[in-house]
Amino acid sequence: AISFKAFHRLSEINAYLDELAAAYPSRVSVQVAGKSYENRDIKTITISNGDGKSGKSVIFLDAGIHAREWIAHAGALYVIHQLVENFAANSALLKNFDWVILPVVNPDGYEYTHTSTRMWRKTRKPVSSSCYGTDANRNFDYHWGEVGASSSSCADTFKGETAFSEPETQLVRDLLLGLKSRGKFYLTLHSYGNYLLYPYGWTSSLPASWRDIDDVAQAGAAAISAATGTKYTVGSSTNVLYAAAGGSDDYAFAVADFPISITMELPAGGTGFNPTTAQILPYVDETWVGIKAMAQKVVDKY
Ligand code: 0X9
Ligand code: ZN
Repeated sequence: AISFKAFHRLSEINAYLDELAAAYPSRVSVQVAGKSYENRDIKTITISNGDGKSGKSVIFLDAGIHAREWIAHAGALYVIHQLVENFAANSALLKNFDWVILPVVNPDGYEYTHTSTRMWRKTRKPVSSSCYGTDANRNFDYHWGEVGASSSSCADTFKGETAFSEPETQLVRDLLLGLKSRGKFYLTLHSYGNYLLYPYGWTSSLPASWRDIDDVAQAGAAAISAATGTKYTVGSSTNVLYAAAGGSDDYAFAVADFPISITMELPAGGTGFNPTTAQILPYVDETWVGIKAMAQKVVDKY
């Protein structure tokens, strides 16, 4: 088991995934999808209903692209907890869909926020003699570097020396492309600000299918509002937040052909990226209400 009364180190998170795979072998498997720059395991957990059917459609969820956004990692763990340990209540979401969840995209950055610099955002690969790290959410190869991304290696939004310069973004790319055609819903958890964002992040133009994505996101926002009163802002990244190219959401949608692709910015908590430990459970529980509503829409339609 894992508690939602504390934030957890990478070793505890990875141990929880392995514990679930051991306890629920018919419904859960854990993969080492690859290694971070500093050689940490990056694990995915695949959750099914155990009916043995392969090739189902997939909901892919990740978190922790940005190191300091701790409530996002906790949110992904709570989704895992619900789908696996509260399976009976959530089995409709697993009938015709498998879920693949990657709770810590950027483990080097995440550990660094625990051991050294709480507000670290980027990966940890050295770039220049004095600066480290690339913004993984500016490093995907779709209109890479065109807007809202820095060319300075010291900046928090450094786009990287090349698109996909980071092993962590290469890994997400390969997972997404591997799910091409099966992948229906890409959801990436960030914080903060209570937004449900969809393509595009690189232009104020909307994709032709934007209403389909808006439907899903609005269902999430409505469910959260009904449950707790918390308001989420729904719209395209560029139009409701800011233009920033090279994000994983645009890539999943435009290159890996996920028809629904959403970035969810969880609530802040008193001090922005640093909710109190007492806020974790209410926040992730509320987030799950929204994710469930969005997933239900996707499962009904795709
Ligand atoms: O700037 C980002 O990467 C995200 N916000 S955050 O505060 N978590 O850093 C928003 C990303 C929205 N998607 C794209 N711009 N593609
Ligand atoms: Zn973020």
